[in-house]
Amino acid sequence: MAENILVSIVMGSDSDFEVMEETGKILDEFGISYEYKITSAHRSPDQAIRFAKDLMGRGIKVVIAGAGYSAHLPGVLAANTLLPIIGVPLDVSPLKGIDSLFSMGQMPPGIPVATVTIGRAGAKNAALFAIEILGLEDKRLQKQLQTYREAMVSNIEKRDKSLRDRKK
Ligand code: RP5
Repeated sequence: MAENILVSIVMGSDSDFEVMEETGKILDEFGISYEYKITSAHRSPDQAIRFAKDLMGRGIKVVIAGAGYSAHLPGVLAANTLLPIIGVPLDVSPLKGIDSLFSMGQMPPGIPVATVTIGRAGAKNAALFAIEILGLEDKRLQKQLQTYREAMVSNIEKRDKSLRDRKK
C-alpha cells in the first residue's frame, strides 16, 4: 500500500545528513511529506538497487540523492527507477565536491540525473526543484511557491534599502 510519502531524500552516509537536512527543512515549509534514507551505491549496492526498484510502488514521486566523493548514488537510483532523480553533490572530499558534481552531472545519455550545485545551496535548490515538479499536479503548491518567491523579492528590497541607508 502507498505510504503517502512524496519525496525520498537519500544519502550515501549519515555524514551527509547535516547538509541534506536543508532539503527536508524546505519541504517542511511547504508541508510536503518526505523520508530520509541512507544507502550507498558503493558500500551497499544490492540494497540501493532494491530500494530504487521499490520507490514507485511506494508512491514516491521525486527522489533527491546527495553523496560525496565519486558520487554514483543518484545515477544508480536513476538506472533502477523511472522517477525523476535530483542529485546533490556534497563537499566532503579533498576535491571539495567538484568530483561529485562531475560524477552526477556527467551521466551518459539515456539515464538523466538533474544535478544541482554543490552543498547547502544545492540541497535547498533540490527541494525547490522537487516542489516545482510536484506543483505540476498541485495548484496549491504552485501558489505557495509563488508566495515564497514574492518573499524573496521583499527580502532583496529590504537588503538593498539597508545597504543604501548604511552608505548615506
Ligand atoms: C559517500 O562517501 C557518502 O555520500 C559520503 O559523502 C562520503 C563519505 O562517507 P563516510 O565515510 O563519511 O561514511 O559515499
